[in-house]
Order: sequence, then C-alpha cells, then structure tokens
Amino acid sequence: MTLISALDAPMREALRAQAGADLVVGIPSFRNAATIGHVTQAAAEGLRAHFPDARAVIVNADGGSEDGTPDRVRASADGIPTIAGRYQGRSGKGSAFRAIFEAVSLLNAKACAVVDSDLRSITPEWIARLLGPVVSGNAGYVTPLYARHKHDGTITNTVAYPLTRALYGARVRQPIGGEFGFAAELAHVWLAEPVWDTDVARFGIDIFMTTTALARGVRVAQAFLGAKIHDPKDPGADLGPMFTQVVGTLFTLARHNEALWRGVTGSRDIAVIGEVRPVEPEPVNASVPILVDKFRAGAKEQAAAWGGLLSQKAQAAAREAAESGDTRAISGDLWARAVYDILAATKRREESETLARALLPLYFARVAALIDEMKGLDHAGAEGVVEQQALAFERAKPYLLDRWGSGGAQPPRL
Ligand SMILES: Nc1nc2c(ncn2[C@@H]2O[C@H](COP(=O)(O)OP(=O)(O)OP(=O)(O)O)[C@@H](O)[C@H]2O)c(=O)[nH]1
Ligand SMILES: [Mg+2]
Repeated sequence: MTLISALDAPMREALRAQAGADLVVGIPSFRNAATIGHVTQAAAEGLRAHFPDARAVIVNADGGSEDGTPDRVRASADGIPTIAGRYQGRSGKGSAFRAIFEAVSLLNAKACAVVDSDLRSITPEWIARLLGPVVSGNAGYVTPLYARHKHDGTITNTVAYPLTRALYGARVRQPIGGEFGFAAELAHVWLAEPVWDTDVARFGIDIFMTTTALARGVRVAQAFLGAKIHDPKDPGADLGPMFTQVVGTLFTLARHNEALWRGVTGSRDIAVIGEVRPVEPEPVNASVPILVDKFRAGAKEQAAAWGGLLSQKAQAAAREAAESGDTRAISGDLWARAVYDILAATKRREESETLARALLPLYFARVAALIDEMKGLDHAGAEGVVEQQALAFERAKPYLLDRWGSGGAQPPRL
C-alpha cells in the first residue's frame, strides 16, 4: 500500500514554519557525509548570489544515514533556512524526491532545483542555471547538460538517452542526470501519479520525471553545467539494480504512452542555457573483464527467456559473443533492435522489471563494446559514438512499430 505522505510530522511542522518561501533546493541523501557539506554550501551560495530577493529553503530528504549526513547539511547552509529529515516510505532516491516535491507543495513555493549529494564539481552557478529558466518562465523543466567521462553515465548513454530521443523525439542528453530544475506545477503532476510503490520510488525517479514532463508537453531546457564529477560507479560492478529500475520504469511508461510516441519520427534539439565550453572530465574506471563475466553469466541465465524475446540474429550474436568473450558484434544497430524486441514484449503485459532484467546481460556486453569503440577517443570523440548509437535507435524505430504491432511476438526467422 502506498503511504499517503513521504513527510513525517516533524518535517511538516518545520516546513509550515517556512510557508511562503519561493524557492526550494532539494538534496536527497543516503550516507553522503563526506560530500554533502560542499553541495549544501554551493546551493546556499547560489541562492544568495543569484536570487537575493527570493525567500529560499534547503530541504534534505535523507534515507536514515547514521554517518551524520543531515547534520552536515544543517552545518553548511550558511544562514539559508534548512529542513533536514528522514523521508517516509520505501527506501530509495525516488521516495526522497517525493518528500521534496511535497515540501514544495506545502511551502507553496514557485520553483525547485534538486541536486545529488555526492557531487564534487557543483558550483553556485549550477543553482542559477537550474532555477533561472523556471523563475523567468522560460522553461517548466530543466535537465542538466554536463561533460561526463566516457565510462560514466553508461545507462544514460546506452538506453535512457537514445530511447527517450527515439520514442519522444526530444534530444535530452541527460534525462537521468540527477540535477533538475522544475516549476511547482510539475511537482504536483508527479505527486498525483500512482507510482510511489514502484521502482519510481528508487532509481526509476529521474526517468519518470523527464518522461512525464515530455509527455505533458512541458517546455524543457538543458542547463550547461561544465563537468560532472561525483562518486562514480563501475558499470559492471555496481549498476545492475539501477539498470533494471531505470529501464523497467522506461518500459512501463512507454507502454502507457504508446499513443504519444507512435507517430514520432526523428528528433528535435532542446534549447541549451549557458555557454557550452569544452571540458575533459576526470576518468572513471570501467572494468571490461567484469562486464564480460557478467554478460556471460547473464547470457546463460537468460538463454531460455531470450528464445521468446530476441530476434534470431540477436540471439546468435549474443551466443557467439558469450562463447568468445569478444563483444564487438553487439553493435549500436544490434543493440537498438534488441532493446526494441524487449520493449515490444511489454505489450504482452509481462512485468517490465523482468523484461529489463532480460536485457541486462546485453547491456553489459554493449558497454564493453562501447568501451572498445571509444578507445583512444577524447570527450568530443566519445560523444560522436553516442550520437551514432542514438541515430541507430531512430533508424530502427519502424522495426519497433512492426514488433509492437504484432504484440511483441517472436519475429520471423530472418
Ligand atoms: N534518500 C535516499 N537517497 C538516495 C538513495 N540512494 C541514492 N540516493 C541519493 O540519490 C543521489 C544519486 O545517487 P547516486 O548513487 O550518486 O547515483 P547516480 O549518480 O545517479 O548514479 P550514476 O550516475 O550511474 O553513477 C545521491 O544524492 C544519493 O545520496 C536512497 O536510498 N535514499
Ligand atoms: Mg552520483
């Protein structure tokens, strides 16, 4: 059963005392004592420098950290009223965001920015770029645009970006970046959706926010923020559960939004705020042997499921790659069609999360292939590879429509 509210009584009371604030900066956290002080300081400075006439509040929604995370927030807010407490409901980033959205609503604020608590490269300017377009009425939703190392953001690069772009026709480069600005009305829309006991309460939250904004026709802008440096994750070692939560949510929403994406061909640019300067982000480690091991183990586990989901061609390529350990055959084109094969199966009302899990081994293989395709390339070069892959998703869209039309049934042997 879904809880009525993600805010407990003490947080509500503290918020009531701040009613009438215009702006909120929300920070979700779970065990981020080492980094959240810097994030809070940058937020406070950004509010003071760029919105001197507004009443602002910082809200930290924490998952029950025992390392003093909320204390660090209180100690670093530099005079900006701060409410730090534990959210109610399922553990996860999405529940923390739900508490922040409710805070926006209770305060009757106009605009909110959310920023992750593990950020090292955040500056006060980020707050200006995320909130500014919303405050001025130029956008209802702002997504981040930053340079990330080519081995960081692999779920974004392989699925969230290309699939969102091909389905909804919007080139939102960081649909699950974690830093967003939005108008209060959008917070109300998100709160009203019956999603808070699904994976949206966990890492499905970011893609839910972006997809819902696009589906509602909200004006979207991208804020250029420089480089993203945060506690990075090795894609093979750390990202399995996050992948199923993000991709399961993407699939569920796509099934729901069929009428919206069916007629979309190609894609449009999304306005960028701030000058885009070239930056070389800090390296992030990605272990190819771990990726290949995970791919092989997953391929064995999913072989039977793949029989009913993937084209013969994709199955054969996956089988050979698993045998040889050479993932280069998992190309952008093959990957795009495999994603579509599995997305189309959601039409048969199979569990999105189970289907996302069936795609996971191929994601590991695709990331290993991408690392190879990006070898020796700088940031701009790697972006070119991501762009090519996104175009493959656009080109293959008729294949999705075809598979969708047949109810996601096993494709003919080709
Ligand atoms: N309250 C709460 N916050 C969480 C939880 N899990 C993650 N967060 C917060 O959500 C933000 C993003 O989490 P990260 O683990 O950095 O994930 P990420 O940066 O999106 O992942 P990658 O970009 O793939 O590295 C951080 O501020 C975390 O503290 C949770 O269970 N509860
Ligand atoms: Mg992070």
